[in-house]
Amino acid sequence: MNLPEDTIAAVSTPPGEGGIGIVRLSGRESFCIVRGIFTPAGGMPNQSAGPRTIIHGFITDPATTEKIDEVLVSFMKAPRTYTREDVVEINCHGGMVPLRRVLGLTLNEGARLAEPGEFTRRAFLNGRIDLAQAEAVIDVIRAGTEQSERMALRQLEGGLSEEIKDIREGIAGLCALVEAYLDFPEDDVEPPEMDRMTAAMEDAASRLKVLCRSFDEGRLYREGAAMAIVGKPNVGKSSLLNALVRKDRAIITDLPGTTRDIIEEALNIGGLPVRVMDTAGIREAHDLAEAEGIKRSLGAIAGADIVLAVFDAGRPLDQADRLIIEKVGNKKTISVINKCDIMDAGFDCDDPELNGRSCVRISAKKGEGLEVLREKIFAELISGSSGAGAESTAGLLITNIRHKRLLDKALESLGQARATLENSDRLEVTALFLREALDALGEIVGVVTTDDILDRIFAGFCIGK
Ligand SMILES: Nc1nc2c(ncn2[C@@H]2O[C@H](COP(=O)(O)OP(=O)(O)O)[C@@H](O)[C@H]2O)c(=O)[nH]1
Ligand SMILES: [Mg+2]
Repeated sequence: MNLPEDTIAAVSTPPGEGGIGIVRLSGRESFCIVRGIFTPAGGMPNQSAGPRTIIHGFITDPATTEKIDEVLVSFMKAPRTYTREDVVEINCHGGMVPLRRVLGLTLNEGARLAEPGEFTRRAFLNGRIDLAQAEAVIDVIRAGTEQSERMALRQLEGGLSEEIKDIREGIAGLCALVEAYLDFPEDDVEPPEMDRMTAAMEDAASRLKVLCRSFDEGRLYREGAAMAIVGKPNVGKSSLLNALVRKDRAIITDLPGTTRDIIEEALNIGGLPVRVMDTAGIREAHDLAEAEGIKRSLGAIAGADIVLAVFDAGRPLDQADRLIIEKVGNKKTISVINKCDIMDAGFDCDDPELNGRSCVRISAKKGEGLEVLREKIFAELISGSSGAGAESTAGLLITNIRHKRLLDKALESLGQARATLENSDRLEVTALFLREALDALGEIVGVVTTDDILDRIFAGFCIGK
């Protein structure tokens, strides 16, 4: 991997109208490029100005001397900058036209338009942050809840990296022992003590397992959980969505079959970002649009992390309800008994068909039982991974599938290393597996990486970050 040579520029603020908008440059020419298009209001400060200065003035088109925008320019000298290169940020007025024109001028003066995530990529390539930290940058930006943001920030600060580095050092120590013995068998190098080796491998493996186990939970904080509300028509699915999001989002009527498109809203449940989807009631469709709606409902069940199966307590369970139970299958599901305010004498809350799973009684209309429902949703989503956060080092969670795969790979290699240890005349194979484990862990923090891996990671970033 080559270190970056050229100077990049991009608009770092989102498109649209805002109080300010920022054009950012990074690279060796960035000061020079901006000086070529910038007229300070009070004259350029002298060279002895500190490593970071903010200057008020105008961006001017050098070809026409036309003023383009009134700006504040931050000059930040390498290496203590976001990318470790010279960085300039031009605070323009936050509109599409000034930003586009100012960016255009920087390009005319020799900057190149930055790729998505290229500033952060440079921060990584120049060694300011490692790869897991770089990945956390976009997680902080995209965090759906405070809790998710807190986790991303811990990763950005190097929480995960330290744990990985520590485990890696343990394995590297083992590897060095084995390799020293293999390299100088005739010298006085003692054969590695098997008990100590085994213990060290098991220690590393157990720490990796703790991290792996945290993924089910961590993934939910990073990606959010998908939750589908399903049920036969008119049981109060849309009412439940509205009650959960506390606004009139979905249309509610007494006419069965009102909801056709899937309506999606973002929720925060105990700090977990949850995408809740209201779906079309599942029944024999009466027309084509409804049939398509029902097809999408079934798709939503398939894609959901959790399903709320809603039943109407105002009427006894019927065939249509049983169809829902059947369609939900063995998905993680909560049976929601709605309309408890008008509970029918014939409705049996203890019906074994309902109680195979956790059950909550609510009234979406009156807003009753929703707190209990939220708690149940949280508990169900976290169950199976329960306590993983508490178990791992100070609540460190794996949130990223790339990390999870590499941890799995490291664990597998470590297991193979451990297995070959039984047969000490094959120590070179042990060393090989240990190296594999080291590489997998190295790939998480970017000690081992390729342009290809970096391209894939940073392609998911925004331009200007
Ligand atoms: N009494 C009562 N009526 C409700 C409750 N929830 C929904 N409804 C009524 O049931 C009808 C259908 O509601 P809606 O949310 O559109 O059901 P959906 O077809 O499942 O989306 C509407 O008339 C709602 O006002 C409830 O908790 N209690
Ligand atoms: Mg509806």
